[in-house]
Amino acid sequence: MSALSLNNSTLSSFPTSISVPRYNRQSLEAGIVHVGVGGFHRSHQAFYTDNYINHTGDLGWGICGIGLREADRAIKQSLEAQDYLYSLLVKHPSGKTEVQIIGCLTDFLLAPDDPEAVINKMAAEETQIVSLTITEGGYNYDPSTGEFDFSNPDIQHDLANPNKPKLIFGYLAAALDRRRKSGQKPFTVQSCDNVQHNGDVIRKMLVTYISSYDSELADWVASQVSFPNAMVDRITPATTDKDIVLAEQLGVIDSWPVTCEPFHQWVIEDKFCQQRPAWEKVGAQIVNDVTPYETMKIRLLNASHTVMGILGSLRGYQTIEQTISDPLFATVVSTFMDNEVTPILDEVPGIDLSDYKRTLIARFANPNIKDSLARICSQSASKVSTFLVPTIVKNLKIGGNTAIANLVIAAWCLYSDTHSSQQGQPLEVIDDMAETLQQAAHASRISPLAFLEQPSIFGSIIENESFCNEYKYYISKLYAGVAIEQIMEVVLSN
Ligand code: CS2
Repeated sequence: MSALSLNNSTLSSFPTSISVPRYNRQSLEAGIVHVGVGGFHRSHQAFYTDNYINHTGDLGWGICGIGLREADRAIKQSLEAQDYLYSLLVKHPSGKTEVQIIGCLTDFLLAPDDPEAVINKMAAEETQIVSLTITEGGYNYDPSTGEFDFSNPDIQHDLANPNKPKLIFGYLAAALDRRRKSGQKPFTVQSCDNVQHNGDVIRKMLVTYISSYDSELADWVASQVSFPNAMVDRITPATTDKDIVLAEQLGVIDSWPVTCEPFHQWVIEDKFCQQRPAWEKVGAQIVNDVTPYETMKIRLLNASHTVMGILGSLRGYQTIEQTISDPLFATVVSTFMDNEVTPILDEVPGIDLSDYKRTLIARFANPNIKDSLARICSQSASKVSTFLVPTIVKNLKIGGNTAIANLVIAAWCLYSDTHSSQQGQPLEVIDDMAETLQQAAHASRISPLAFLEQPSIFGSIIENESFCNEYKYYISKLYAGVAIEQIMEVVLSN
């Protein structure tokens, strides 16, 4: 059978090998407004929600997508042309790919086109949750102080233009203000980003933002809105042209399918000021305190990704799977997890850390997932400060081991300076801070600690003498052209 285009009229014609929504999409109501409809939202929260609606028939939990940036226009156009349907390609290590057509997206609003429509949608009575995947950098805090960054020009713009904001804080503030003034209940703000205590962070940032101009609204938000913390997990590589071809071979003509691994986990604190879907019916874990789960996940999974991303890029590898298949890199990752992260983790209820780490290595090695190092290294400035620096800081406090993390930062300096592998292949560096990073990195040719002199990323680790001495050693070797593998061998032998 030839492939079918994806839209409402073809849904009933797909073969049974492809799962399709079993509910009446026309009757869906969007109880959720989601900001940041990237691959991860579509493989995770939307997947759970679609499963939930299939399982319960509860039609109140459609999702209206929001894009805050002009760059989101492409995804809006793709979804619009497909009646907001898309296919999720779940890639198993065996080589098998399952296809699930996800139907719970009901609409997509591009904020720069019509900010008012976005504010209205969030303020609408049926909106019970505004959820977010705005990336680690979207929270607008200075990692060295944890405080809201008012110096961001977009924040200044939003304070001056409350009805035409650019960033999330302005939208949430305007919509919550309308709800308060019209006597409605607020919505829950649910973060789905890889930020530790993501709910606490968005709460603090939003309340600080609003406090700067309206203390009454700030008090109302602080006391009435809930911001559950959550741990989110599913490896979701960026979609490539090959995935579009694969979807077609499997029967679906989709201009933007999403690929992901079979594994998925979502641990959520049950703090919702309005209703929520019973996601626990389809595998989410509802807990009182998510802290140990999120710390474990960010410090083991995300930080190991960063370790492989930076070291692997310098070595000239392209994907995580390729990097972890090299026994030297696999040993470095395991050693990092065992020696530098495990000792600083608290007990995680119901989880055996050795099993968890074994599963992580197997997930990284899934040969059917081609997760590019370019994706992993994108926005490294916010990833390093979120995933790696807190581990270093904690270890420096307790006299723990920091050798591999230290080498990764030195390697990131060379990476940021040359934008190429050690063999001279150019690297695609996607980072809002790329220029600043390159300047700081370049200065290390003369002053070896220059890269560490960026407190917004590294806090005050530059004040630790033994860390700096080791770091200078790695910088001298790397800038002398010593191969990263050779330095990794030295680190492992110590
Ligand atoms: C990755 C994450 O971008 C990254 O740095 O570590 O996107 C990772 O794949 C997800 O958090 C997995 O849940």
